[in-house]
Amino acid sequence: MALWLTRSRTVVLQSLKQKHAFWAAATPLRSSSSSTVPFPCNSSSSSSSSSPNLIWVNGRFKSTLAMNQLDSLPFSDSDDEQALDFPGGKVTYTSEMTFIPESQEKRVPCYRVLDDNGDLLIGSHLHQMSKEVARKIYNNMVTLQVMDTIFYEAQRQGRLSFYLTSSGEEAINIASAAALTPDDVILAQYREPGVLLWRGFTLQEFTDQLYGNKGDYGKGRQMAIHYGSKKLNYVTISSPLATQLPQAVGIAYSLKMDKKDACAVAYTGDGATSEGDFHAGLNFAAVFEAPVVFICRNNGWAISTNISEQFRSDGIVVKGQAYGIRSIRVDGNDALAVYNAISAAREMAITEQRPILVEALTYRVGHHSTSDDSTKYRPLEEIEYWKTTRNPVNRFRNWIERNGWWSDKEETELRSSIKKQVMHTIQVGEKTEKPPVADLFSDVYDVTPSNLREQEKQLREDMIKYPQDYPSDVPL
Ligand SMILES: Cc1ncc(C[n+]2csc(CCOP(=O)(O)OP(=O)(O)O)c2C)c(N)n1
Ligand SMILES: [Mg+2]
Repeated sequence: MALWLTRSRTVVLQSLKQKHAFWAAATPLRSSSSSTVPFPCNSSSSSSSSSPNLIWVNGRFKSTLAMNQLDSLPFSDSDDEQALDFPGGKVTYTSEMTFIPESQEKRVPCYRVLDDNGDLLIGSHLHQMSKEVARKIYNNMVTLQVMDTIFYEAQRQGRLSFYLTSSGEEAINIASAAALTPDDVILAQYREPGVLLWRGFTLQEFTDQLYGNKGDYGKGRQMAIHYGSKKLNYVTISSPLATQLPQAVGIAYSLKMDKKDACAVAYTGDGATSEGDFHAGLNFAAVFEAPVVFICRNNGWAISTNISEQFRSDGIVVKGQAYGIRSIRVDGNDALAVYNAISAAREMAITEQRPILVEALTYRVGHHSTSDDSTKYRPLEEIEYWKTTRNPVNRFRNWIERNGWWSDKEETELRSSIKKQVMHTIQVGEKTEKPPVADLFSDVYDVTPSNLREQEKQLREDMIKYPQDYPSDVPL
């Protein structure tokens, strides 16, 4: 209340001051003896004419009393000396009516360490990365590439229902995962299987999920690519976009309450930032000072929607500041830059107990999924440029090769070995039985309700009566 009273008084004083300044400049006051006139347009008589507090200025009466009061007010020449004491800090006043521009003149710069050829940029501040970590990062990026190629082809051959590659985004996947610890809880969107790979999810575990067989932790009830692992602190993917963001804040808040040396890490695409959950998540995180790192993969496209149609801001990074969140923009195709930025973001999130937003600029080189043909809405040259010139895997390979940490021979052996391993998991995955029919009705209710029991009975009867209409590898 006191605050609002202070505010009202300040506003009144300010407006009086402005009027006073206007009058003084535009209408020099005449002395009251010469300027007082009878009531409007009548020089003969007026009750007002006797008023000592009214003067006639430019066809109107003005109050000399008010003017005198204004003169005695303690106005200073500078607006800045006056401030509104408002929650969050003092707000200075200005008499200039200026709208904040829709964007800054200069776009937020993009942090990088390596140039497109994998050469270290002069002046780059590089966190120490051991040969062992660098080789593991590269090994995982190649594994992700090979896995993507084979699973994509398997879907084209009709062996899998659905697939989606991370092509072009290998550095964000693997280098961000490398900067975290196993206790950090991951809430991914869907184009981040590399984080799971880094944590030790086996090729067979990936394949079993894709085939929805008995080895799948989701018991075949989720769409392909909706991986998850309780053991590896990787929350199962949800199809509805951005739901993972407020969930991540809740998890981060719980880590905070338990005083854990860990944070939550939520990945999102550029398109998903248009969901309300993105904004709710960021705001909650800021207000609750939750140790969460938001990583936005800005890959230019949300299926066929280009980012120019998705938002008019300078990307995602500026949205962090709007919510009071420290943020950085990083080259998502530079594994070293991603590694450095996420290491620093994690450190700040935990030690300072605050959210951090990282926008990684990259490109979705593949189609959105096996249900999409991106050549229908974007030029081939654009895809080619990102696939070759800005390729994150080649760029990192060049760097480790120059360090003497990698060779052509190792490259050939690695690619061929992973190819064999993935092919083997497919053979196993195809032969593995599907989960039993009973699994379709379990895990939701403690005691299965009568309507579900009835549906299960009907399904079993139908499967016996019309076996040709059902897959032969689903046990009754
Ligand atoms: C709430 C919701 N709306 C729409 C969709 C359909 N959908 C699935 S993926 C996708 C594009 C998301 O793009 P982006 O977040 O940029 O991620 P990217 O695919 O580029 O990695 C859309 C619109 C959905 N799954 N959920
Ligand atoms: Mg996108």
